[in-house]
Amino acid sequence: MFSLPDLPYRYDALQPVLSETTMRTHHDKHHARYVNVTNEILGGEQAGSLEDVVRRARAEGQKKLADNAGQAWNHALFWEAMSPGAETPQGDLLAAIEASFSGLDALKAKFVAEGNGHFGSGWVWLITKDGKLSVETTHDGATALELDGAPLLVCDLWEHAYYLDHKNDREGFLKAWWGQLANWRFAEAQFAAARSGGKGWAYPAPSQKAA
Ligand code: MN3
Repeated sequence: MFSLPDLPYRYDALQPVLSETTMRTHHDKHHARYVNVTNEILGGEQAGSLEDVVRRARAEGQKKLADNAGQAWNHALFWEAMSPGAETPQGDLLAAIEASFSGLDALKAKFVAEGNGHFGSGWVWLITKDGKLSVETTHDGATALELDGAPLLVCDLWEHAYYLDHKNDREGFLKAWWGQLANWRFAEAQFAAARSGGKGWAYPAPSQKAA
């Protein structure tokens, strides 16, 4: 059984960009449902890590499992990729941003444009591979596990992520998210792990007991 990870901060910690109401609904209803449906489909089988489940389900064409397990994984990473209070990248990651994008402002513009331009539901990612950085998007429940590289940051583009607080203004949400919520300490740790061949962030391991 996979469990729903707690938020790494209070429900009201990300205000005013994301309200307590949005966070309670998003975590306790949307994310919880993806985890529950994943467990229902698996039916108590010992499935290995959630990363294994996502990759195997996608490879085998089990779309419902791949999408729900993928969304369980995406949201857990999304919570970690946010923190209260504006931060900026430092050190090796900042140097990589300057090398790959000619600076932080250009990266922000690219991230916001890609996220705003993504048609329908999905996710916008900052990805690293071989020390280089790129901005990618995935549709619906597709994850960074299906991209060629490791995720440093991710923002949810589904309307449930921002509609209560920003209505249809996805661009405004993305700009506020980037400026006030992006967790650069997490991104730096992910970047260091990727460069050293380490594992980086992983979804909490399943418990052995059936719930
Ligand atoms: Mn969501």
